[in-house]
Amino acid sequence: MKRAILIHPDPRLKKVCAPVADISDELRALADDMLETMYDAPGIGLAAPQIGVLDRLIVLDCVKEEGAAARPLVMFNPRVVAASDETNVYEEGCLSIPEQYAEVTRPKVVDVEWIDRDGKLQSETFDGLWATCVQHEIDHLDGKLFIDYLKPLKRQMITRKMQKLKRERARV
Ligand code: K1U
Ligand code: ZN
Repeated sequence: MKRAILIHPDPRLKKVCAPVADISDELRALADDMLETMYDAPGIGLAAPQIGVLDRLIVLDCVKEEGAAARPLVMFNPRVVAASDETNVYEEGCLSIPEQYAEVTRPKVVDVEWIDRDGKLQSETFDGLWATCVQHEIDHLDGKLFIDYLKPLKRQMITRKMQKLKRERARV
Protein backbone atom coordinates (compact mmCIF):
# COMPACT_ATOMS: atom_id res chain seq x y z
CA MET A 1 0.00 0.00 0.00
CA LYS A 2 1.31 3.41 -1.01
CA ARG A 3 1.68 5.84 1.95
CA ALA A 4 1.50 9.65 2.06
CA ILE A 5 4.89 11.38 2.34
CA LEU A 6 5.15 14.12 5.00
CA ILE A 7 6.29 17.52 3.79
CA HIS A 8 8.73 19.71 5.77
CA PRO A 9 8.15 21.43 8.17
CA ASP A 10 6.58 18.66 10.25
CA PRO A 11 7.59 17.87 13.86
CA ARG A 12 7.77 14.13 13.03
CA LEU A 13 10.65 14.85 10.62
CA LYS A 14 12.68 16.34 13.49
CA LYS A 15 12.43 13.36 15.89
CA VAL A 16 15.13 10.80 16.72
CA CYS A 17 13.61 7.41 15.77
CA ALA A 18 13.57 4.35 18.03
CA PRO A 19 15.55 1.17 17.23
CA VAL A 20 13.49 -1.80 16.07
CA ALA A 21 13.55 -4.82 18.42
CA ASP A 22 12.25 -7.83 16.43
CA ILE A 23 11.67 -8.03 12.69
CA SER A 24 7.97 -8.93 12.60
CA ASP A 25 5.65 -9.51 9.62
CA GLU A 26 4.17 -6.10 10.43
CA LEU A 27 7.58 -4.45 9.99
CA ARG A 28 8.21 -6.39 6.76
CA ALA A 29 4.83 -5.13 5.44
CA LEU A 30 5.82 -1.58 6.43
CA ALA A 31 9.10 -1.97 4.48
CA ASP A 32 7.13 -3.19 1.42
CA ASP A 33 4.82 -0.16 1.68
CA MET A 34 7.88 2.10 1.85
CA LEU A 35 9.45 0.53 -1.26
CA GLU A 36 6.16 0.93 -3.15
CA THR A 37 5.93 4.57 -2.01
CA MET A 38 9.59 5.24 -2.95
CA TYR A 39 9.32 3.73 -6.46
CA ASP A 40 6.01 5.53 -7.08
CA ALA A 41 7.36 8.97 -6.01
CA PRO A 42 9.84 8.33 -7.74
CA GLY A 43 12.80 8.37 -5.39
CA ILE A 44 16.01 6.48 -4.65
CA GLY A 45 15.45 6.26 -0.88
CA LEU A 46 12.86 6.69 1.85
CA ALA A 47 13.01 6.71 5.66
CA ALA A 48 10.15 5.62 7.95
CA PRO A 49 9.68 9.08 9.57
CA GLN A 50 8.87 10.45 6.11
CA ILE A 51 5.63 8.45 6.30
CA GLY A 52 5.10 9.34 9.96
CA VAL A 53 6.53 6.12 11.48
CA LEU A 54 9.25 6.84 14.06
CA ASP A 55 11.13 3.51 13.69
CA ARG A 56 14.73 3.12 12.52
CA LEU A 57 13.92 1.74 9.07
CA ILE A 58 15.07 2.92 5.64
CA VAL A 59 14.74 1.60 2.10
CA LEU A 60 16.84 2.50 -0.92
CA ASP A 61 17.51 1.56 -4.52
CA CYS A 62 20.02 3.76 -6.33
CA VAL A 63 20.05 1.76 -9.60
CA LYS A 64 19.16 4.43 -12.15
CA GLU A 65 20.32 2.91 -15.46
CA GLU A 66 17.55 2.05 -17.94
CA GLY A 67 17.03 -1.71 -18.13
CA ALA A 68 19.33 -2.50 -15.17
CA ALA A 69 18.01 -4.85 -12.48
CA ALA A 70 16.51 -3.16 -9.44
CA ARG A 71 18.35 -3.54 -6.11
CA PRO A 72 15.88 -2.75 -3.33
CA LEU A 73 17.59 -2.65 0.08
CA VAL A 74 15.64 -2.74 3.36
CA MET A 75 17.67 -1.69 6.40
CA PHE A 76 16.51 -1.91 10.01
CA ASN A 77 18.66 -0.08 12.59
CA PRO A 78 21.25 1.01 9.98
CA ARG A 79 24.43 2.63 11.23
CA VAL A 80 27.58 4.01 9.65
CA VAL A 81 30.48 2.14 11.27
CA ALA A 82 33.27 3.80 9.25
CA ALA A 83 33.51 6.78 6.93
CA SER A 84 36.23 7.93 4.54
CA ASP A 85 38.13 11.20 5.03
CA GLU A 86 37.63 11.79 1.31
CA THR A 87 34.40 13.65 0.65
CA ASN A 88 31.97 13.93 -2.22
CA VAL A 89 29.63 16.77 -3.18
CA TYR A 90 26.20 15.79 -4.51
CA GLU A 91 23.19 17.90 -5.40
CA GLU A 92 20.65 16.30 -3.04
CA GLY A 93 16.89 16.32 -3.14
CA CYS A 94 14.32 15.02 -0.66
CA LEU A 95 10.81 13.67 -1.16
CA SER A 96 9.79 15.65 1.97
CA ILE A 97 11.14 18.87 0.38
CA PRO A 98 9.83 18.62 -3.19
CA GLU A 99 11.60 20.36 -6.06
CA GLN A 100 14.38 21.84 -3.90
CA TYR A 101 17.98 20.77 -4.49
CA ALA A 102 21.28 21.81 -2.93
CA GLU A 103 24.87 20.64 -2.82
CA VAL A 104 25.80 18.70 0.32
CA THR A 105 29.30 17.45 1.21
CA ARG A 106 29.51 14.02 2.85
CA PRO A 107 32.09 11.22 3.23
CA LYS A 108 32.58 9.56 -0.17
CA VAL A 109 32.72 5.98 1.14
CA VAL A 110 30.91 4.53 4.16
CA ASP A 111 30.73 1.11 5.81
CA VAL A 112 27.17 0.44 6.97
CA GLU A 113 25.77 -2.28 9.24
CA TRP A 114 22.07 -3.11 9.40
CA ILE A 115 19.54 -5.85 10.12
CA ASP A 116 17.86 -7.20 6.98
CA ARG A 117 14.22 -8.28 6.54
CA ASP A 118 15.14 -11.83 7.72
CA GLY A 119 16.64 -10.49 10.95
CA LYS A 120 20.24 -11.15 9.79
CA LEU A 121 23.08 -8.68 10.44
CA GLN A 122 24.45 -7.33 7.15
CA SER A 123 27.32 -5.02 6.29
CA GLU A 124 28.48 -3.40 3.08
CA THR A 125 30.75 -0.65 1.82
CA PHE A 126 28.93 2.01 -0.20
CA ASP A 127 30.44 4.52 -2.60
CA GLY A 128 29.12 7.28 -4.88
CA LEU A 129 25.37 7.84 -4.99
CA TRP A 130 24.69 4.80 -2.76
CA ALA A 131 26.92 6.30 -0.03
CA THR A 132 25.24 9.71 -0.35
CA CYS A 133 21.76 8.22 -0.26
CA VAL A 134 22.32 5.87 2.69
CA GLN A 135 23.76 8.77 4.75
CA HIS A 136 20.82 11.03 3.76
CA GLU A 137 18.36 8.31 4.88
CA ILE A 138 20.16 7.57 8.18
CA ASP A 139 20.11 11.34 8.86
CA HIS A 140 16.29 11.19 8.58
CA LEU A 141 16.28 8.66 11.46
CA ASP A 142 18.08 11.25 13.60
CA GLY A 143 15.69 14.06 12.67
CA LYS A 144 18.17 15.66 10.28
CA LEU A 145 17.31 16.96 6.80
CA PHE A 146 19.73 17.85 4.00
CA ILE A 147 18.76 21.53 4.41
CA ASP A 148 20.28 21.41 7.92
CA TYR A 149 23.70 21.38 6.16
CA LEU A 150 22.92 24.68 4.39
CA LYS A 151 23.45 28.27 5.50
CA PRO A 152 20.55 29.53 7.71
CA LEU A 153 19.28 32.00 5.10
CA LYS A 154 19.04 29.37 2.34
CA ARG A 155 17.41 26.91 4.78
CA GLN A 156 14.87 29.57 5.80
CA MET A 157 14.07 30.34 2.16
CA ILE A 158 13.39 26.66 1.40
CA THR A 159 11.31 26.25 4.58
CA ARG A 160 9.14 29.25 3.61
CA LYS A 161 8.60 27.77 0.14
CA MET A 162 7.50 24.49 1.74
CA GLN A 163 5.10 26.30 4.12
CA LYS A 164 3.54 27.99 1.08
CA LEU A 165 3.32 24.67 -0.78
CA LYS A 166 1.57 23.05 2.21
CA ARG A 167 -0.94 25.93 2.44
CA GLU A 168 -1.68 25.62 -1.28
CA ARG A 169 -2.10 21.82 -1.05
CA ALA A 170 -4.43 22.21 1.97
CA ARG A 171 -6.66 24.58 -0.02
CA VAL A 172 -7.50 22.09 -2.84
O1 K1U B 1 14.98 10.62 1.41
C1 K1U B 1 14.39 11.04 0.44
O2 K1U B 1 13.64 12.00 0.55
C2 K1U B 1 14.57 10.43 -0.91
C3 K1U B 1 15.60 11.16 -1.76
C4 K1U B 1 16.94 10.48 -1.57
C5 K1U B 1 18.17 11.21 -2.03
C6 K1U B 1 18.25 11.87 -3.22
C7 K1U B 1 19.42 12.50 -3.62
C8 K1U B 1 20.50 12.46 -2.81
C9 K1U B 1 20.42 11.83 -1.60
C10 K1U B 1 19.26 11.18 -1.22
C11 K1U B 1 15.14 11.10 -3.21
O3 K1U B 1 15.00 10.06 -3.76
S1 K1U B 1 14.84 12.60 -4.03
C12 K1U B 1 14.44 12.07 -5.70
C13 K1U B 1 15.62 11.66 -6.49
O4 K1U B 1 16.74 11.95 -6.12
C14 K1U B 1 15.45 10.89 -7.74
C15 K1U B 1 14.22 10.63 -8.26
C16 K1U B 1 14.09 9.90 -9.43
C17 K1U B 1 15.20 9.44 -10.09
C18 K1U B 1 16.44 9.70 -9.57
C19 K1U B 1 16.57 10.43 -8.40
ZN1 ZN C 1 15.01 12.91 2.34
